[in-house]
Amino acid sequence: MQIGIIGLPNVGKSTIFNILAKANAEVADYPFCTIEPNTGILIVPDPYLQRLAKIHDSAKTTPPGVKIMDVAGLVKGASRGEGLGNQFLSHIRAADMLAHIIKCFKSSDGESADPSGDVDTINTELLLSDIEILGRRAEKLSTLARTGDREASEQLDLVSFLIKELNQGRIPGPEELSANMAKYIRELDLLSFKPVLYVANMDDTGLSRILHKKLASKVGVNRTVKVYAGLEAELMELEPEERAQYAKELGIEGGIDSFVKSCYSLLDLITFYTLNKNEARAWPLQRGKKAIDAAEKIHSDMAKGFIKAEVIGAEELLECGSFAKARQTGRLRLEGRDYVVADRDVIQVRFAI
Ligand SMILES: Nc1nc2c(ncn2[C@@H]2O[C@H](COP(=O)(O)OP(=O)(O)OP(=O)(O)O)[C@@H](O)[C@H]2O)c(=O)[nH]1
Ligand SMILES: [Mg+2]
Repeated sequence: MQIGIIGLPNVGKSTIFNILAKANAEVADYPFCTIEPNTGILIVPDPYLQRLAKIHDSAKTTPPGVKIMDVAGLVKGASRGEGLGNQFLSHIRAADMLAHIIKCFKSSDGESADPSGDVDTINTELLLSDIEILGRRAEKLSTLARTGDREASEQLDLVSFLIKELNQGRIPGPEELSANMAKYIRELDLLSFKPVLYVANMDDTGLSRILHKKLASKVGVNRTVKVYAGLEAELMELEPEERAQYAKELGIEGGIDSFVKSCYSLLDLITFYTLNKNEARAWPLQRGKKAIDAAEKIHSDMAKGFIKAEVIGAEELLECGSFAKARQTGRLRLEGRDYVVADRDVIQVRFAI
């Protein structure tokens, strides 16, 4: 699972990336500061992990992490080679969702922000980049179709339909797509179809609040989160307790947390746990995946030799206080490979090598 950060140049993408991935990517007050992509791991705060770690007195805890990537800014006309062009978009084609950063503050050069226009600019460039990719695929398919390849000519129809829709600025929803089209969209990693979280990069001014409202009315308030990247970056220098206190005083607490939560839900991820003496670990897993998939994630040997999984909800295990007590009271369940993992399950895989 991977998150791609996109947006216009100089809107705070790398500042946000640094906060999220606790990284040190270059940040500067000029456009195209980022050229090569920055990659890191977004650590997802977990409400149970510390308490679960006490069950076996685990030596360390590992919270869930999701890959995150920060790329160069995209400008109007990028598809025609403006700015850095759009070649670098290939880096985020592997992303499972996009975090689109929108400037909702007045920058040091006094340039005002236009959230609604910025959303359109970026979305148009993503659309044009997808059309270009589909166009290249159509060319290949039509060569094959001319040789009498039936499958190629059927595929050409699908690709032509997508090109026609995107050219009209229409992005068909999942319910309008045939299984084959959905397969194509995945295969070609089309950006316009990826889930997007619109991230308002704010400061503590009234203007910023007005700009956020404009963004929310453009894309829908539940598709936006507010992040105070500039202020958060300054607070990063402080000790955690002091940081929390200042964040509260500034009224900016929870911004990063709500960003992380929104990403987790947009990616449709749940969390499961494994506990032993060495490590208490929280793992992200796609909703709907089974015990065998969880085992594969932990170690491929566990999946190969999978026998059963012992499962209990985190809350229930904490109530019991130990696995022994959970087993005695019949609350530790034995599940097979096809058991659909629930959010907050604690799992012990029994396997044979
Ligand atoms: N006032 C204010 N300035 C910010 C905020 N976030 C970032 N900045 C400043 O904006 C400038 C650009 O930040 P970057 O994080 O480098 O922006 P970017 O989007 O990665 O830029 P490129 O890589 O050049 O596209 C820097 O000077 C930051 O300090 C914010 O929330 N408020
Ligand atoms: Mg940058």
